Amino acid sequence: MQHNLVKQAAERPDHIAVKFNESTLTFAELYEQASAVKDQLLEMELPGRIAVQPANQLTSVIIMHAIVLAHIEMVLINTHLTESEVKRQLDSIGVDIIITDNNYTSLSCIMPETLFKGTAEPSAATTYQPEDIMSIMFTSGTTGVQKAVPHTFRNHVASAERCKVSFPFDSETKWLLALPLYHISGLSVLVRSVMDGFTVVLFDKFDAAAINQALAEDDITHISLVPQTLEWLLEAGLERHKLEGLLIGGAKLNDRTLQESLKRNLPVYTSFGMTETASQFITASPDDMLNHPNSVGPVTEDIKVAAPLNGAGEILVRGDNVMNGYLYPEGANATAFSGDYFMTGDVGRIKNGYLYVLDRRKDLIISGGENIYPSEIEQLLLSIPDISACSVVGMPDAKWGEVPALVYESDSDLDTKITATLQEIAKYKRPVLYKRIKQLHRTSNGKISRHLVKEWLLDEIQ
Ligand code: S0N
Ligand code: AMP
Ligand code: MG
Ligand code: MG
Ligand code: MG
Repeated sequence: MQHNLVKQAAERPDHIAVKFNESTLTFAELYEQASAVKDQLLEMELPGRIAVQPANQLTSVIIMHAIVLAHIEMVLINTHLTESEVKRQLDSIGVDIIITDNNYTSLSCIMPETLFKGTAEPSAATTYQPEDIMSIMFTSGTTGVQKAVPHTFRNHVASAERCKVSFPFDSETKWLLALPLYHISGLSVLVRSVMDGFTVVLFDKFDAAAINQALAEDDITHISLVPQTLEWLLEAGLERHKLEGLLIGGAKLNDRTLQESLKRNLPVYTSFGMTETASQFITASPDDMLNHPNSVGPVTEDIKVAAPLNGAGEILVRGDNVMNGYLYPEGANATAFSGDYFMTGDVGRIKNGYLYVLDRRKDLIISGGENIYPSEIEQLLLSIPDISACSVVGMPDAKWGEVPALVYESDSDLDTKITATLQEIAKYKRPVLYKRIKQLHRTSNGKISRHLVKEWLLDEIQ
């Protein structure tokens, strides 16, 4: 099949594909530059799967399209991770080449700039098969193991088409993107853009004042946000301007923020989705939010709740947007599917045809839209010999919504050692406070209860 970027370069060559600060690229320019980088990549005779750690920059957009055009599976790596975290992810799927601004000594690194020297006549356009893997992303599981999620072209296209039904966009859309290109929240906007030929207005970081200004001056029609960044925009004076839709996802939107948004007549759409489903698969429109407050939208025939008890059960979804199965660890697939349905791990309830997400996945902490799994941090800290047991729980935080906190069992104060050990993981995962305790709270069968630990800690820090 023909790549959508090739189609847009032919059909809408002069339409702006990406705007970043004062720079713009039309679809023709984006295709030309991506083709030149693609040829550089092909000359390097790279393996069929490489990694990229994309900062939100124009060059990243070009490089990501180039990798796809070169028919190389693109592994997307979070820019906040430490070298050992990156290395562990890439080792799990047999990758040792990464395009990155970082200088990792344990991996073969390609500096992004070095890919922009080609001037030769671009080679012929490549094509793809729907079942080819386009991208691979990591998502953590409740056990703390990073799972590798492959997205085929079919998954991406189906997800974009599915999105459009409940969150309409078209070729005149201007979509502001300040979410990371390495998450599906960010990548999916690039996919939708080349599908319909609309403009992406890219931001390198979340500067609420600058974004509000762009909304006022740049005729932005669409924006993707996590609940936390919506709050920051509201605090900085967010107004509707030309906005047709704010797509909110990644975590539960609290009622206060929702009400404030509706009060300002903002077209807020609350969605539910995950990496495994190649972005949101159910979305509530502003009307839905008025008539079915706190729901994430009307269910379609491919969404259901499993074995409901009093109406609540695990949310299941099927469809072409759902990944075919984890690449790593393979064992994870045995419990991830029920027939042709993917099991989200989240608990919900369907009422009058609308879905409500009740419990977020067990013990997941979401800080500013980044997921943190307590077990990953606990396992790391248990490598300290004097820590006999520990528990990581989420604490409310004014800036990030929620941040991790640590309670550990030990006879001596190990704070210094803990701080040193935590350098191995990304900063956003590091507990912001530690409390030592004689005996952690346990359930009647002796298992540490994060729930009880959290209650105790909340009381303790009052
Ligand atoms: C909130 C964000 C944007 C903040 O990052 P920013 O502004 O780029 O800051 P940095 O320069 O990177 O870092 C500055 C300092 O802040 C620390 N830090 C950064 N982020 C966090 C964090 N989340 N928690 C705690 N601390 C953080 C840095 O360590 C640094 O510290 P110093 O300066 O001391 O070194 C950024 O965090 C962000 O982008 N968050 C959102 C990520 C995201 O997109 N999550 C959603 C993932 N989910 C999905 O993709 C599935 C759902 C989905 O597809 C979707 C989701 C949302 C909207 C739409 C959809 C869709 O379906 O399309
Ligand atoms: P990730 O794949 O890393 O983006 O994480 C997806 C997870 O975020 C889901 O499995 C949910 O636990 C959580 N999540 C996403 N959207 C919502 C929502 N609207 N309400 C509650 N939790 C959500
Ligand atoms: Mg994730
Ligand atoms: Mg950033
Ligand atoms: Mg998330």
